[in-house]
Amino acid sequence: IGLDFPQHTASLSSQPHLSPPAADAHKYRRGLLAIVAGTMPGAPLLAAQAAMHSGAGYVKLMSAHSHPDAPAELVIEGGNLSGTLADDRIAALLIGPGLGRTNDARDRLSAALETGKPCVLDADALHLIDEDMLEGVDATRLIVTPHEGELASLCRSFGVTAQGKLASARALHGVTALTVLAKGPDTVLVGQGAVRFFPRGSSWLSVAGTGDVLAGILAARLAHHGDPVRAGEEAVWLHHTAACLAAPAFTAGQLAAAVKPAIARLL
Ligand code: NPW
Ligand code: AMP
Ligand code: MG
Repeated sequence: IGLDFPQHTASLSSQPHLSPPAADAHKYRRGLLAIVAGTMPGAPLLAAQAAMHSGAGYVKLMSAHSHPDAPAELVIEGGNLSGTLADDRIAALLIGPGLGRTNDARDRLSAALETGKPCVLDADALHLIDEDMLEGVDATRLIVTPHEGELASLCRSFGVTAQGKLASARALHGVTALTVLAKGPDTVLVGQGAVRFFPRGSSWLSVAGTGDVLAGILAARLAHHGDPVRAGEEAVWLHHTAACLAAPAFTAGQLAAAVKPAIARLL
């Protein structure tokens, strides 16, 4: 434990334990994850790849675009987003990676929130979300995954003036009821009844697309059991373990593939 560990305000996260699928599992019971894509195809594909290696039973990409590089296991659904999101079997959603910040992106985010399902909000979604969009939404089912710049943007949007990552995450959770996973060299997770601290992640993670991979892992775990805090802990450990296994230098795609052996370490 480093000297910077805020012992009086957060508890150090201990490695979670994952279980193999139940004997009566099938693809829907293991969790159907819908990833809502936008303008940039690479980021949601990285998230989908990570989710598929993280124990999701079924991953669908809600995208109007063609994705020639998509893996065969990924189901791509175009068409009307509200219509495709009406599937009762969808257990959780991920929106933000590659979403863009246009009016269309805002509409897609509103449609995702209107489902009332557990949802991971990352990347561009963190620049679009505001008090009006959360009106009438059960924010306890949502988890946001900001890096430093996105955390500052969220704090501006929700009138939070606290200084520092831990205080900002706590205040943001207090004001919104969102579960907050504030990323970086140290990661802080603040949700209902929980403040967790993950010191010193692998610095090899400082490369494009690793946040999209984290979002995919997190969304797969959320689709599995619906608990944002538990999913957050599992995701940070899986992401870090995958980074240690894939290090030294790796691409985000290689990191996503390393989630599979990381799962084995947490069983
Ligand atoms: P500065 O330097 O502080 O002035 P964004 P993004 C600031 C997609 N991606 N880490 C910093 O400004 C994402 O999913 C697609 C990083 C920076 O210039 C999004 O949809 C990929 N930035 C979209 O791109 C792989 C930090 O924020 C500014 C920071 C934009 O996401 C890459 C921009 O940050 C990417 O994931 C920090 N810790 N702290 C793909 N393969 O398709 C402050 N900043 O707008 O969040 O940009 O992360 O590239
Ligand atoms: P993003 O900025 O959304 O692409 O996310 C980057 C991911 O890499 C997050 O999970 C960060 O926690 C992690 N990360 C980035 N830089 C570092 C670093 N220097 N040390 C540890 N983890 C990092
Ligand atoms: Mg990101």
